[in-house]
Amino acid sequence: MRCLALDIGGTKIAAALVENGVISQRQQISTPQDQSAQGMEQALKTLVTGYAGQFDAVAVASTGIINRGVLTALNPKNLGGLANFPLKACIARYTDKPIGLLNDVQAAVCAEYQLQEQNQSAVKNFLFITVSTGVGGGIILNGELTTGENGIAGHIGHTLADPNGPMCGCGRKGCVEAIASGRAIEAVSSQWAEPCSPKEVFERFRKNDEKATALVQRSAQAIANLIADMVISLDIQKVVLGGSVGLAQGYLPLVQQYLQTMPKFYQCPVEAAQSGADAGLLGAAYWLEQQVV
Ligand code: ADP
Ligand code: BMX
Ligand code: ZN
Repeated sequence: MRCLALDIGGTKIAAALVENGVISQRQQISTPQDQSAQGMEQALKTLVTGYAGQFDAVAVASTGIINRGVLTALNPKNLGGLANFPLKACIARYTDKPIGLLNDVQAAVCAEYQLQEQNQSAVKNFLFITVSTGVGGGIILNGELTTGENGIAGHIGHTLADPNGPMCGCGRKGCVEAIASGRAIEAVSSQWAEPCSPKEVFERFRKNDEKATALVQRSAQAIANLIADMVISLDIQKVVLGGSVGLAQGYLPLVQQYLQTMPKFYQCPVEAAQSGADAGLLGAAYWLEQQVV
């Protein structure tokens, strides 16, 4: 089956054709930050019609709670205020092919778990954490993706990191996402005397800048604590990190260091996503193929 895969994140939308796990014609655009949904509709129209005649199905990995084809943002601020969007119905206006949708990190975990299985690993409980615009999770339990009845399962970026922490865009105070995500880093670094983007924060961190190091450490520590909470809750055997912050040079070793300071039962191996920034695209296509079989 030849899939048109779409990966809709808070910052970027990636699109590509995926056949037998191989990506071609990949392109990427910025995610519209448009509360009214017109921007999202236009972006999807352009992408889907651009690949017309080249695919048998559309596989969508999207940020937000994906339930019965509708995207509901848990944190609408990650999408410029867009809180609800009829994702499946919108794409169906531009193609008559079957459309399958799931949350972006639920998709990403499928891609990475499949790679683990190929290595004949005995890992049954597996977790993908993306540290990107937000912080999200994809959970495999007993070898199966867990989405929950309403598609909510895995939204671990909205567990508590610090009861006195900043307000999260989801309405709860002190979520992991409000401390560790790219947007959380930006909220601080944009207020500095010499303001900068998260990418630049990491460049300064790698040059041992004190403020940048403290900010990256704060994020990595929240993620290490999140991993410990997940390991002790669900007997997670391996964690894979993704997202532009999660994959930024120097971040993973920091998370591993913090995790190593914890008691043994809270620890587990943490690795970088093998599919890198393509985990969502590959995972959505793989997941849809499994549904069809
Ligand atoms: P999405 O959330 O759309 O999936 P990304 O995984 O690229 O997209 O995450 C976007 C976030 O990562 C933004 O907050 C951005 O500022 C930050 N970011 C992008 N590139 C880098 C980088 N090289 N190092 C650290 N942070 C980055
Ligand atoms: C947020 C939430 C999750 C998503 C995660 C990572 C929204 C719009 N998204 O916690 O559904 O999986 O961010 O998403 O509420 P990304 O956009 O950073 O890739
Ligand atoms: Zn939250």
